[in-house]
Amino acid sequence: MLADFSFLHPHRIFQKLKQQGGVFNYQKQTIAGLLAGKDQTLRERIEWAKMLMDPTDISDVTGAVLKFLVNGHGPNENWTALFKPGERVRLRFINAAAQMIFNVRIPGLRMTVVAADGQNVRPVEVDEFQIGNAETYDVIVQPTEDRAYTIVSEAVDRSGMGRATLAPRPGMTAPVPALRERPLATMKDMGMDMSAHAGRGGAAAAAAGAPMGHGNMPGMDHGGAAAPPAPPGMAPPRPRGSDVMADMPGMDMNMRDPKNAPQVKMGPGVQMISPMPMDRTGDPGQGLESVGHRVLVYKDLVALEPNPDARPPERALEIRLTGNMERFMWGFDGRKFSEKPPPYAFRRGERVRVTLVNDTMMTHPIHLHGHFFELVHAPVGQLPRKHTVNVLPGGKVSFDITAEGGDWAFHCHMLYHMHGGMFQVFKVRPFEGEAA
Ligand SMILES: [Cu+2]
Repeated sequence: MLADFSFLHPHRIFQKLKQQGGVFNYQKQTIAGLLAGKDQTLRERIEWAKMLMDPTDISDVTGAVLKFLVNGHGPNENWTALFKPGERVRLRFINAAAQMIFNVRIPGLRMTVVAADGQNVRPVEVDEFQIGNAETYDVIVQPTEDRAYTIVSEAVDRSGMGRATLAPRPGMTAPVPALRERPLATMKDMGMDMSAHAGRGGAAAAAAGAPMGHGNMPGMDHGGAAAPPAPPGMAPPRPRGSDVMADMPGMDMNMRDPKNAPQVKMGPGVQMISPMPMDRTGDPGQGLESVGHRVLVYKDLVALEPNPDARPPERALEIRLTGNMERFMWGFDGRKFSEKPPPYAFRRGERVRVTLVNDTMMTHPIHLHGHFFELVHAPVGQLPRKHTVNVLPGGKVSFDITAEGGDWAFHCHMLYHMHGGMFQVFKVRPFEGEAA
């Protein structure tokens, strides 16, 4: 169980977030970094500053005030699980953290993902996966050597890590890798994909739903002329200076056009409306695009058993994830829960395709109570069933639900975002056993 812990009281953390945007971000860009040729170029920094956006804002609560735990133990306590060399071990990872998204890997061991959110999926072999708050992944590993392996749960913003050990005997340790370079948000995270327009293909083609080298996907096109996109996690690093808006001449740069999302209540709680959100379920998550090994993506997930309800959706509902990072306001469709917005209404038993669009610069793990929903991608009838899905910045995710009678909490599973307003209710009527 992965967790974050702070000696600061949660109310104090929330108060500090409200008072000053990015208060816990100790990894901002510096002039020294600019002169040393690191991070963004001057042109990029100017463009981003004009939009009041900070590309180092990956997490709002960070290792500056958090300790990262594995089964309740800090990195130096070295919680250890024992194995006999050669045996297959099933590990269930649960992200129980209040606020931190983790990137999980076990250097030297491949992991075969066999379940997501407790639901079986077709086995898929990866070297690393990103896990949002409330998500779970079951993986099988088979360590054959008589040696220790480090389980790494690195914070998504690389401000710290949790650490545990898999070993044949107690007291053993394996090398602990250093924290990797902290990632920078990109124009894609603002809902504007540069590569889609510059013709760089790669990640854009993958995110647009191109086959991911998944042998099970029907309808794969092997005859394309373009070079196949790199497997998730193995894209070449983005060249410095490739991420400014000036690269897209003649494009409409309105980052807050209400026409792009008429259902959103515009106000101070809406800093941005993504002009061109895209399906990013083929992307490996912030900071994992170019780590040099295979990273899990949602498009890898295929349910092992047939879906219990494979009916096509009868209607569609789009919900925008909105926020203002500077004022730490969060909501759905521009409304905080404290404003008492009308709940999202459903008829019991109806099939609805819900599309979440992220209009903020942060990943949000969105969680629905009382249901497993099916992420919409191939193959129909065996869509992966989940209760929580990470929506990447500038990204959109579609899932189908069969509405169950009741009032169901629907919220971002980051505690401080939920507390800041990103919470709503799915109201499904009539109740079970009640006349329609
Ligand atoms: Cu959130």
